Formats: sequence, C-alpha cells, structure tokens
Amino acid sequence: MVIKNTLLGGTDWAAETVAFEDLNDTFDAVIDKGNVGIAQLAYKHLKDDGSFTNEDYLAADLFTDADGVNNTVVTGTTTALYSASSDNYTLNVGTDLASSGTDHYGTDGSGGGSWSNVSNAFDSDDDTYATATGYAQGVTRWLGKTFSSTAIGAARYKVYTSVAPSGYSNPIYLQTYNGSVWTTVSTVGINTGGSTTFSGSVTIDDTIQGVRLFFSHNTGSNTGTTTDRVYTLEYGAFDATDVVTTESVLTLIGDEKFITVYGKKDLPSGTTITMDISDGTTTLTTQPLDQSVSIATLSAGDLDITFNLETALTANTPALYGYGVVLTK
Ligand SMILES: [Ca+2]
Repeated sequence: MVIKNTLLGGTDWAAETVAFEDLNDTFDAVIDKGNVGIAQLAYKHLKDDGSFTNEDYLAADLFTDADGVNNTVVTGTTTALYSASSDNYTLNVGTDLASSGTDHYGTDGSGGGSWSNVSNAFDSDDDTYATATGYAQGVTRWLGKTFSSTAIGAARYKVYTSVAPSGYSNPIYLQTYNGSVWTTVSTVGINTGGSTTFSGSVTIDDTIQGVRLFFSHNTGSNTGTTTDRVYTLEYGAFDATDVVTTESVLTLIGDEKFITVYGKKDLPSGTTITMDISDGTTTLTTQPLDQSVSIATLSAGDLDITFNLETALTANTPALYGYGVVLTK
C-alpha cells in the first residue's frame, strides 16, 4: 500500500514511500498540540496554589510582582510597563505628552496650603517634585494637566505623602478628565500613617482631556499638617513595541524537540504577543504562543524567553499576566 499525503515532507516521497522519521515528526507535532493545556495547568497551579517549582519539562510564572513569583523576569532589560494594581505587563508610555498641556492644580479645604514648583512634576526627573503642605483634615489636593482631546494609552507616576499618624488615611487616586468631570481610573495608594512613596503606572486606554493625581485625605480628626508631593506624572500613547524578558525558566538538556508556551493575556484589537526563545546562544525569534514550536535547533543551556508585546493601534495595549511552559523530548 502506498500512503499519499502531501502534508508529509521528506525526500523519500519521490520513491512513493514515506520515511519513518517523517511520520514520527508528524505524529510528534500532532501530539504536541495538546500541550497548551498542560502549559496552562502549570500557570493555573501557580496562580491557585501560590507556588510552583520550575523543573525539568514544566515551568510557570505569575506577575503578582514585577519579577514574577518564580523570579524569572529580568526587570533591568524589560521595557514593558509593570502594573502592581493589575498584576500584568503592558506597553509602556510612548512619547511623554506632559511637557505640553495646561497645568491643573489646587487644594480644597481650610488651611490646606498651596502647590509650589508645579513644573517639577512634568520635567521627566524622578528626583524633583511639586509640593504642598498644610492641614489635612477635610482637605483635598490635586495636580495634573488638561489638554485637547487626545488618545492616551498609559500614565506613569511617583508621589509622596506624609500623614499625621493618628486617625488619618490618605487615598491617592489617578483620575482622568472627559471635558466635564474627573473620574478615578486607579487607586495609586492609600497611606494610613507615616511617610510613603508610591510609584507605578496605570493603563488608561481612552481619549481624554486631562490627567491628574488626587490626594483625598478623606478621613480622621487629626488636625496635624501633611505634605504631598508629585515627583512625576507622565502620559501618552503606547509604544509600538516593548518586551518582557525572562531568563533561566528551565534548563535545556539539548535533546528537547518542542516547546509550548501558554500566555495568560489580553489581546485587544491590533495587538499581539510573540516570543523569542533562546538557549543563551541560539535564538528563535517571533514565535507564537499557545502552540508547539520546534526547538530542535537549540542546544543545552538556560531557557530564556523574551515576550514581545506589540500594537498597531497606539490606543491599545496587550497585557501579559503570566505564562506556563511545557518542553517535549
Ligand atoms: Ca520631577
């Protein structure tokens, strides 16, 4: 009997036979398609149980902190933006628009003081700051920018607040303006005592007319003074591409045939996530997630994966929350 299947490759086809190695490769590839579920299981185990040891053929990480629960993320070479509130990486702020726009700041409430050195919040220097000092009881303070209607992808911030220790909380919000009202997009942090610095980023993904940080000082009876500072407020469209780099996810022996990487992710319109897979020497670039990838050309070494976050629409960003990995011999 002659098997005729043009999907099978191999040089033996000219002789109207199929080589065993061609059949084996085909069967391996078909069987390996089932591995995306196993890769997802590794991720789910880490997420639900809180721990998972990367070993042999199975690995996972979860971005509940910037370098991941299993510490595989290399933050020094990662350019994507980490969100501690969303536990994910997204595209970073592209060209910072905060040097334009109209300064927007103020205080409300008796004895709340006034802002000074406002421009320091927008100078792209994380060490200089705008500041306001005064009574905190019943006082709110805000500082940001208004501008003509613009698609904003994300904002980055660094703020500081000192709060009199008895009876106060000072929730700080990042808010956006639609031309008539300010709406809270994210809670930057809540200070309930002492002096605290909050820094991070917020995905906005909206067409808006303003961005500000809002210090609410909304509870308590202490009439002591507090100081609020805004070191940095940056905002703009998303980068076209950023990376999340990981290293030493697993140790490759060198005889592995396939890798399947499950990505826990959001992919809004126009966005993609691919990966570069490396043994430290050889790199396979722009490989797909959620399906098997041949790694027969890789050798023994540490398995490093770089996730490429990309968008064709500067108002949209992909988001990556974590991943699971299966190797097949
Ligand atoms: Ca500054």
